[in-house]
Amino acid sequence: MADGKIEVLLSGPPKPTIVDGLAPFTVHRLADAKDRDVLLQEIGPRVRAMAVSVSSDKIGPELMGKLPKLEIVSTFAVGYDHVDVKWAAEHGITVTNTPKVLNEEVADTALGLILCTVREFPQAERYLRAGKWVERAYPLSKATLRDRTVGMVGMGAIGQAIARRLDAMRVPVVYHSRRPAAGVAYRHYPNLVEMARDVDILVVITPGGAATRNLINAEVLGALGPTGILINMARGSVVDEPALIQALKDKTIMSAGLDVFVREPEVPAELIAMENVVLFPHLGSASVYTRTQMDQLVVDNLRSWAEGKGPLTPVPETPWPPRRSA
Ligand code: 8YV
Repeated sequence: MADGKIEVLLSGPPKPTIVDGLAPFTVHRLADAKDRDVLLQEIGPRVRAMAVSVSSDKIGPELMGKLPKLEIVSTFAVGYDHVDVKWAAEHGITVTNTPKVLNEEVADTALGLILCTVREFPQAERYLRAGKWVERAYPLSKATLRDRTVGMVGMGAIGQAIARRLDAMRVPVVYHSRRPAAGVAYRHYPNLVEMARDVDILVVITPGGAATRNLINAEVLGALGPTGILINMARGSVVDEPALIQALKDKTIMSAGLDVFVREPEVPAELIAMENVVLFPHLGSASVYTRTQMDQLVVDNLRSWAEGKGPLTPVPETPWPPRRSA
């Protein structure tokens, strides 16, 4: 536009915190476009920044490639497997995410999911609502946290927040990651199958994307064994979903607690039909408080960049200032 404001393309819903926070910019809403191609043809050459308000929107070369002046993509969510960061890095585009502000919320949810799965709280609640308690007490849960070791798959900031909570509950924690995490005293297993053999619960909290696709496969589930429980707080892609369904059917493992799925919001009917699983609709960070902080960080990254101070939380693949290699 001729008003001299930086032009920003917004992908995803117009959340109030993001729309209000982007007032210093001229914002074009991709979601409102009658014809995306027409809009992109018109504004594409002038757009210098993108705000992405939902992590289910895929941001790849087919979109970024239509924005030749694009310098920064500020996305909602700590996980950024929905953005092609390799392509962005090659084209000198900085990608920012929303780390830290959601750590404690996601760790709380992980604890909730662990407790629900181990102690069957949702099943017991359904039992009461079905009027069955008056007939007979709900059966004792076969599992407890009292005799279990947790193996964390991933020990980043959220993993550490989960481990801290387990420490307080006196549950032993070990972890697997490609490299030992700095400043962490828990035992590190370089080999995931070995760790799965030694623990009773696997808690998956590692980034999604190609590097971790199907990391939790039939071999890992077999090693976890018939009293084992799988908790996935990461991305559906990290778990081989058909292998998990098979392992639950065969009782290769005891149960699973899942906050994430391969094709969200679709959840395999086979999982929904199972009693020995607890299923959450991807709500790790989903409180008004935390989501507002995440939305605000989407805004703050763009405002800091526009003021010449650099973005606040660039992802490691696209450090600031950018290096254009393509
Ligand atoms: C979001 C998340 O809930 O930040 C992430 O990476 O997975 C969650 O906080 C998710 O992006 C919702 O779409």
